Amino acid sequence: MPINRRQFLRRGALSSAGLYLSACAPISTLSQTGKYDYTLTLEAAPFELIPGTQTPGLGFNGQYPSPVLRAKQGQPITITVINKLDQPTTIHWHGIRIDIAMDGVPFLSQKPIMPGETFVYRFTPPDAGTFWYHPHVNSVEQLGKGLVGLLIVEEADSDQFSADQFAADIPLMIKNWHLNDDGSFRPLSIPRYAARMGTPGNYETINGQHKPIIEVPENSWVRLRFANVDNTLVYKIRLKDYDARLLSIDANPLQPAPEFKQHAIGAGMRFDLAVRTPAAGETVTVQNGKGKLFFDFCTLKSIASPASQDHQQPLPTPPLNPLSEPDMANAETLKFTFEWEGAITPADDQGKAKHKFWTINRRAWEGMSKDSIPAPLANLEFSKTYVFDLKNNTPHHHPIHIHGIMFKVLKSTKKNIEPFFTDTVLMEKNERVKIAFVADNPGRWMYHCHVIEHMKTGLMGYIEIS
Ligand SMILES: [Cu+2]
Repeated sequence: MPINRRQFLRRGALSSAGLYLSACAPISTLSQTGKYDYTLTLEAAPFELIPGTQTPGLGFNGQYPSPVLRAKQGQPITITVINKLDQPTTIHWHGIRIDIAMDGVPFLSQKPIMPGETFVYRFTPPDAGTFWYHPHVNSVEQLGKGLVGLLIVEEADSDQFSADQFAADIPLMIKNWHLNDDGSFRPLSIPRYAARMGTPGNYETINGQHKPIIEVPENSWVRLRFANVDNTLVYKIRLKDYDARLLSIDANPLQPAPEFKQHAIGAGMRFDLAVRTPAAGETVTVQNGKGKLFFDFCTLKSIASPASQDHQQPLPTPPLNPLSEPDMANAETLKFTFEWEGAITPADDQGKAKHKFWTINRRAWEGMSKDSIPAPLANLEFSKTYVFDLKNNTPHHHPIHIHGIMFKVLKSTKKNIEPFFTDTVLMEKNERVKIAFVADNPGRWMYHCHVIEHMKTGLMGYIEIS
């Protein structure tokens, strides 16, 4: 008897021998009591990333890959966060249109969670899709050493679409680690790289494994959720000689889902594919492009499975998220220029170098504390439409992310764009991009490059919607 997708997931997650996802790391769904209640403990933990070695990482519940949190669109989720690190933290829920008090930015939206403290995040995701979570404190180290995880929000039930229309739902969490051969960490940030594209890692993983083979049920539609949780790199993904459909970008479905050719995701970005798997024993190769060349990245291997669909189904079509359409006739345009400022190295009060390399509108992010919150980059009026005219005057790419809202990418000077909603836009060198959104979520929302070293060395600010 065929089992449904949830049973497939559960078996994959529960069976440490890995009945269905055996060759892939056990990226697990936390146990559920019918409610979306989770506990995440941040703690130092050794991981085995390079086989036979130990990496002194930081992990959610002491593990990597981190637990995949599953939530449901329109239903509350509660995450109890316990900080067992020796430093403060917060958790940000990237891409979720959330209440500001739950956005997880220290000082701007909450007090830092100090060592030994617990903080409970509660929110109701209005949108479905692939999201992720990570600290917003000491990000080079906290994210770089493993505190990154996926939050998957399933679509609310409807007559037209059910998540069970996919025979399997497979997160592919991409991270490149900075490791020596013995598993110990190399430097996560080197200033001369921070001033350029960022310090790249050297050990690539998908769900914590290098070049994994991931089993999928044969002859079925499966949903692949690619998420770039790396601090630095852009991934240009394609399937080698195999068809797929691009279902969504940063959680937002495209309708109709276009043929997938390749798609580039900068740090923090995601996309979902629908793939119709081949017969058992056959494989699909996922590749990553570097320059003009593509390299094998991971392999999907079809297996005979009770989860397989017993007859050919049409392409499942996830519904659009309930986003406000920008009111272009009454929009106000604001200009933002991203620039490289060179090695300006002021010192902090301990005399330690505080590098500033990047600016937004000639201003490098000053940092925040309990007593000093810098002025916003812009004050926006609630419910009004804004066009942001973004100009990247640097020879490096920047994935630009705004918290608390989804925005529509309208046009670019570098490529033809079919407008689409997203929470992070990858700007190429010297590219100019126009985005628009309705300022419908009040709060102080971070607005920054997601190359972590760029945001830490100036390319960050916030907008205030009131
Ligand atoms: Cu950047």
